[in-house]
Amino acid sequence: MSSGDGASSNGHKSYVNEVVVVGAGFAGMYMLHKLRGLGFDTVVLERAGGVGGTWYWNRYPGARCDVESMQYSYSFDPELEQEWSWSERYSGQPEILRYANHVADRYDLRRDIRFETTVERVDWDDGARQWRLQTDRGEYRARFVVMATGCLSTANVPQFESAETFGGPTYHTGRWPHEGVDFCGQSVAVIGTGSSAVQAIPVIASECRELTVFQRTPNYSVPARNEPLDPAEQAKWKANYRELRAKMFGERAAMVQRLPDSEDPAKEASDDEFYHRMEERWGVGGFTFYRAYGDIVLDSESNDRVAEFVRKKIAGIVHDPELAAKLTPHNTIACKRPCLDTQYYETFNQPHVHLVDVSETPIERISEAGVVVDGREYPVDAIVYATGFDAMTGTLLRMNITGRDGMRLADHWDAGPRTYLGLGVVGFPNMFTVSGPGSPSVLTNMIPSIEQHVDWIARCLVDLRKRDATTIEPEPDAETYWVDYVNAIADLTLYPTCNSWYLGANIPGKTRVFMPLPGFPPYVEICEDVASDNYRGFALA
Ligand code: N01
Repeated sequence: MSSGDGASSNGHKSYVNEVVVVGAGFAGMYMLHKLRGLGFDTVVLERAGGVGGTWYWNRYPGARCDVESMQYSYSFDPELEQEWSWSERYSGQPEILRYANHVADRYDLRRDIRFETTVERVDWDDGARQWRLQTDRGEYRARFVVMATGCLSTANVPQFESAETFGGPTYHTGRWPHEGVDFCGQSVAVIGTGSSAVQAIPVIASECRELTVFQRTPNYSVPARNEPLDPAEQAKWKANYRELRAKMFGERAAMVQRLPDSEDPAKEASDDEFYHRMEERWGVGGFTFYRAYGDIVLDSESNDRVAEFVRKKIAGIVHDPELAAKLTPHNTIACKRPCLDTQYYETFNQPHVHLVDVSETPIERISEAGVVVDGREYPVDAIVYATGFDAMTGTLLRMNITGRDGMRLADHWDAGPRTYLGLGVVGFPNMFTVSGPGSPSVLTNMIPSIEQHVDWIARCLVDLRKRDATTIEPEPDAETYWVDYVNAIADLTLYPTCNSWYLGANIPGKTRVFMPLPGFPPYVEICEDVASDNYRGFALA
């Protein structure tokens, strides 16, 4: 239990714990459960009114996970695996949120989660060897802080001129109203064509009178082929979970595909072989499409061959050739986070769905009546911002974190995020980031990645306790080595070739650095090796 031990400077109560975890999504919930089991006095601070993180906030129409349900779940408790049943191949947001709530109930997590508590600043107190977290509900102090704040949790709302004058409601996909939105009879604008928009557009189109999509960059999307989950398939997973989980952990994105990965190069396949292989994977649906060949994100010729396959699909689906051309991307495929859809391109065949290309002439301003592009006003009743997130660093930087000697995280990361293993930062002792920049995180199935980080952090805290050590902090050389390593691996791929949020390119002024690390299994091996080698690269005191 946290102990209230007096008033802090702002008159609020002050609490002391061994560990404060920030965030009660899948990372924070498992961190709490794990640390509690190891006897650490832990409290979780969460700005939302409930658990679930991403799945608490992203309630937009069509919100659905694109990792298959049997794999997008915790593996830490076989009983939990057996008792929970999923209903669809890919779970929708309401079902995932129900699962998160089930986990919170099952392990009695809520008693140690402080909901509706926003962390406003975080300071390392070197004298006390403690972190001090100022929140809107008092001060928390702890020896260790675990940032389980998610990679996509700070909404990006572009600063369009006179946006505040719009007369109707506006929504961001990542902050969707809990009561839902009734678009019936309305004319709606959707700004953006990323994963959220690709899911939301077909559903909003089915509800509203008129839909106008403002597209800056066309996006590649592959059919998800969602369907009710076959009970026999669910039973097969449940009967073989240990073996299948081990297989997942051995995959570069921590998930197994419906068809085996192929490692041969796309550019060398015969036309016939290439066509049949891609067709089969397009038909099966999901990310298996991108595993048809081994070099899709490595070789530009192979990449373009796969991209051209999707371009032809778009031309085949969208009836109006001019519209099809506007919807057709020409950048590197899979360079931005790939999208899976249900009837995305098909939706544009409907007469009440319109596309406005804002690639050359950006949105000029928002007026009282709608969206203005190139002097033309598009009147709408409501605007949906599907404009993404200040990914990976945004939430951490907004918490005003200062480390040793008052160093601001914002200054340390001025030229892009710097971490060791995506787990720790020089000058910020006893601060851990779950799926932080420099770890595979967003390039993987997030739940296994989260479990790997939580297990590593828990093992580390137990080891510190055994050694009577009070602080752990990366060494500068280790951090520099790691930043260079992540960049070197990213430079072997085609990822740096387009303006993705992986690079921070979606946020004006954000330094362009590739933030996640491709390749889950080698990363896990390095983390294990570092821990076993006396936390090589970390200073323990
Ligand atoms: O955000 P995005 P998202 N004017 O950044 C456009 C995860 N996710 O919320 O491409 C006009 O991808 C922007 O245009 P451009 C997943 O990891 C997962 O859709 O920058 N347009 C882009 O089209 C995903 O990648 C799931 O030129 C502007 C869009 O807004 C991540 O979340 C579902 C603009 C933003 O796309 C983020 O996805 C949903 C401007 N000023 C999300 N600013 C699943 O699991 C931005 N845009 C299925």
